[in-house]
Amino acid sequence: NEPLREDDLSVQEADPEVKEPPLYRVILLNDDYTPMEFVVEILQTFFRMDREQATQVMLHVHTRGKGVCGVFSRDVAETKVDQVTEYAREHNHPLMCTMEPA
Ligand code: TYC
Repeated sequence: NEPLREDDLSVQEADPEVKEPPLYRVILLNDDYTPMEFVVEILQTFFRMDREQATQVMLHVHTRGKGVCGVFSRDVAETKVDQVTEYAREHNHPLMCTMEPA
């Protein structure tokens, strides 16, 4: 039997630490101007939350200053940040959305 090699695909697939992509938290920041209802709509539309969960997250951001919308691969997190930012600007709201390593 040959010894196992780290570049053997069968070994990589058996070891999650070798193939799991890094994850990122998408963060919503509070501000004084964006309407609460608009933030709830964003969380329902782009983060697939139901109205109850979206309201809880919005109120957390409103009272604590920031909050997590979800955890995603880098590509998906970047797309969420871009979609939220574009949608907020289209509606002339200053809402800030960013991402950070999870
Ligand atoms: N603070 C805003 C208000 O009172 C509501 C708000 C919540 C804004 C969350 C942004 O990410 C945010 N209308």
